[in-house]
Amino acid sequence: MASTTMRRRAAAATAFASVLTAGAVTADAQAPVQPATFQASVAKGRAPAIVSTGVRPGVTRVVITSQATGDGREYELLRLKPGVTREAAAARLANGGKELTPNQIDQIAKDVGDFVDGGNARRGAARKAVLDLAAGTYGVLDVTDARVRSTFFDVAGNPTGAAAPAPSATIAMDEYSYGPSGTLPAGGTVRLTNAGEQLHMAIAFPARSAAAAKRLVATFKRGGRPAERLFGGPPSEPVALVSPGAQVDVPIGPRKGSVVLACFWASKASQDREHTRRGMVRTVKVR
Ligand SMILES: [Cu+2]
Repeated sequence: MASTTMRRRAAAATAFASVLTAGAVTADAQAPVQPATFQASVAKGRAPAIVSTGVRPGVTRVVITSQATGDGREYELLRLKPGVTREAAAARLANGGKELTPNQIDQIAKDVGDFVDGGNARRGAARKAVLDLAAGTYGVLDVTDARVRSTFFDVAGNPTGAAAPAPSATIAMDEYSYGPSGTLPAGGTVRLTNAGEQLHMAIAFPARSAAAAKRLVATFKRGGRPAERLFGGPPSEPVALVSPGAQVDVPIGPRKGSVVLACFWASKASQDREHTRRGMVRTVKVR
């Protein structure tokens, strides 16, 4: 009899232990892996400096710093197309030392790669974004000036398995609209996707009021130049030009009020008209 009781206790203990183990294993499997950080810096007169080494595929926090003041430095993160070497891409972008217009820069970059992220970095206002880096060769391009400076790096090895924190809102860029979110929580995160077939961007103009936002939208749709009094502050760049399929999570600033999003990309597909003129401009409320 005693031995039966013992066996039952032992069986119960074993079962309990296996529940604990199962629980522990499940918890481990579900614990989100934190995204790794990729860091680079851009500066006038030199190629971008890449701080991170051994970048693996997966969801990654991208931090681009700059000591530049004023308008800061404009950069693009480009993933080279299969078969395009970094030497070939660098040579195209260098253009034999000759100056390039912003449109020429974008066209060359589009030929050799896909824009996975882009934005602006200033002193004390690093560009921060979360995106999923697929394996491949990437270039950080400083596109601020007529001479592009680029530095390349590889994303390789085992995927990190990191998960992106859930964003507070999503805005899909498409031909020719931003949707569906019309409200964004101040201090939250917005996921911007390029769900279309063309390149798109989101430039954000704080409006002085809801009425001013309406005027801004109407003026941009006409291709006009809005009066300065309509703006509630300097523009920012949630995301510069990105390719179809891009998905970028960016922080939403603390400022509340009406913000006008606009896309100024123009190409043959849009009959050389800026996307604003095709209707890609709208007001969102930050609150
Ligand atoms: Cu667009």
